[in-house]
Amino acid sequence: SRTQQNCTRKLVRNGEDKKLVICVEGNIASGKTTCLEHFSKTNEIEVLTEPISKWRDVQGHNPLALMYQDPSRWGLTLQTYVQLTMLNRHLSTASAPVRMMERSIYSAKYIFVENLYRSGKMPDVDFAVLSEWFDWIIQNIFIPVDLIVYLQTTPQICYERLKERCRVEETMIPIEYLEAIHQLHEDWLINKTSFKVPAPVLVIPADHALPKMLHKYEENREKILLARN
Ligand code: TTP
Ligand code: MG
Repeated sequence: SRTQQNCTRKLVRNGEDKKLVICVEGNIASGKTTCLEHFSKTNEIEVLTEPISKWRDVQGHNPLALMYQDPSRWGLTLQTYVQLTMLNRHLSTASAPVRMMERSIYSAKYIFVENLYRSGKMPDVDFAVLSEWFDWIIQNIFIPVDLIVYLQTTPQICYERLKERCRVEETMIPIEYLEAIHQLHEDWLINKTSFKVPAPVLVIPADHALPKMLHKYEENREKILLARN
């Protein structure tokens, strides 16, 4: 399309110096993977979906399932591994001028670790150890992010999508969990009352069914691809 060509030209022009990194954030089942799959059809975009397969199988163990079964016992285990796999994603060598990735090391900490801790399901000592790891990483390792695309949904919609897709580990998730995760996203990316936001935020309302969502992604294509931090 014309917009696509236009974006490519501008990328080539000012893309020599710096690659672009876009993180897609939003509640569980908000449509992040679908969004990334849509943009993966563009040549100059490299898409990194979430390392969830690793969280379900690290040397034969499933820390994601363990965390849902007993968060107090296994929250630290899962979140340590999530942090490692996210860092690995952030630091992997870019293969295209634009990188779009599902989530970031930031949301793993500011949303999921924070939620475990605030809901009383993570012991103080586990939270302290994870926090020191996280703070060390972001102070000593450069993790560039140019834009956050926030897929903003209502928890009820995510709840329905989650039940439809039926990931075994997630079958016991109550609506209250999605409401808490939603509020943490809102406070971080919209109200900006909780944690430092590492990049400008582009909000895309994402309650709509797939065809309309694809249309919305196209409407926002230029804004996404030409973002500069
Ligand atoms: P999401 O990162 O929200 O990914 P998703 O694939 O469910 O989202 P979408 O449908 O929008 O593509 O969550 C993946 C699963 O991992 C979910 O069960 C929540 C869990 N999780 C944690 O428990 N801790 C974390 O730090 C992260 C990032 C995810
Ligand atoms: Mg996904």
